[in-house]
Amino acid sequence: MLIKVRKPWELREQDVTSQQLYVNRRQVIAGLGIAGAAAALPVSALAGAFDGAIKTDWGKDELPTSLKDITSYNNFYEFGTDKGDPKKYAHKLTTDPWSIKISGECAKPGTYALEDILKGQDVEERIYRLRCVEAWSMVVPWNGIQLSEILKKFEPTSKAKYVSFKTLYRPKEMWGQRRNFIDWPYEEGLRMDEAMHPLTMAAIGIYGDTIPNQNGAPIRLVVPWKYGFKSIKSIVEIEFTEKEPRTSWNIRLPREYGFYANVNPTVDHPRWSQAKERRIGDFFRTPTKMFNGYASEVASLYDGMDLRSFY
Ligand SMILES: Nc1nc2c(c(=O)[nH]1)N[C@H]1C(S)=C(S)[C@@H](COP(=O)(O)O)O[C@H]1N2
Ligand SMILES: [Mo]
Repeated sequence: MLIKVRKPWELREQDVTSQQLYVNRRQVIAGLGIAGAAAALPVSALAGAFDGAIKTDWGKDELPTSLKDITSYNNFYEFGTDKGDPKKYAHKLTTDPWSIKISGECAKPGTYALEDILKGQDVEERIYRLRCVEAWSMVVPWNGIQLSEILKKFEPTSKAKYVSFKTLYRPKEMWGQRRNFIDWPYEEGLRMDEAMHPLTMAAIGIYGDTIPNQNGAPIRLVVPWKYGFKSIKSIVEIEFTEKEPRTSWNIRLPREYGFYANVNPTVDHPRWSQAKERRIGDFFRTPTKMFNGYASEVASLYDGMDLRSFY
């Protein structure tokens, strides 16, 4: 007999969660009494854009951070450097229409409307840990698409060894860009095998709804085994390159932030320890895991590399 071993990211059959279950969960999130609220509100009033998202096994045993914390404690320096700034100012960002310029080593370069890029893709729910380099963390139920499914549409050539991403530059809506805190626009990059890894995601939703602006609307990267700064928000450019691309934090503080930025509790930041982290909402700190707990999936990507010098 042939028994198919399911990888954690593969879909569970019959696991498109019923609308009712989601409604209940959303009421729990909102702190409403389930019975009372269900009677008072029609299903449609609570239904989110991605309530039908395909559930995956990723993070099924994790306790997600509250929607309130996920959307009010943010790093998005285009809107200011305080954790509360993105929530305060990101509503100014226009996310529709939105297009992404695709360039570099691929057969299908061009500028594509976001709807065309997303057309025909199944939206999944994946619950991932997010570990910021500043030693705090969250657990986020993302809705989105495996990044490889998007990238392969543009047919990267064999010369494409890396892929680089840029955030929107629009200082009229993003007041933080009027200061030279970073050499705008924010840029990030991955090695091609990292970008095509099944864990890497393009997120367009959180908790079953459209992704809030402060979390990187309308589309952002999620690379759960790397420090949060690699997961670039509000993407408008994707370029396939032969050489390792520039990255904003490496340009700003090269001795503190490398290209790889894999979560590693044994390599301290020059100014603080990375051994532990504080999960937002928790009081005590917990030990940080190698590759943020995703070592069995991704460690082999770095075989033969010295993880202390490729920080
Ligand atoms: N464009 C852009 N992307 C960004 C950032 C930013 O300042 N600008 N901050 C990064 C950092 S440091 C982290 S920890 C995560 C935070 O994502 P969250 O606010 O959704 O939790 O976004 C990353 N992506
Ligand atoms: Mo971060």
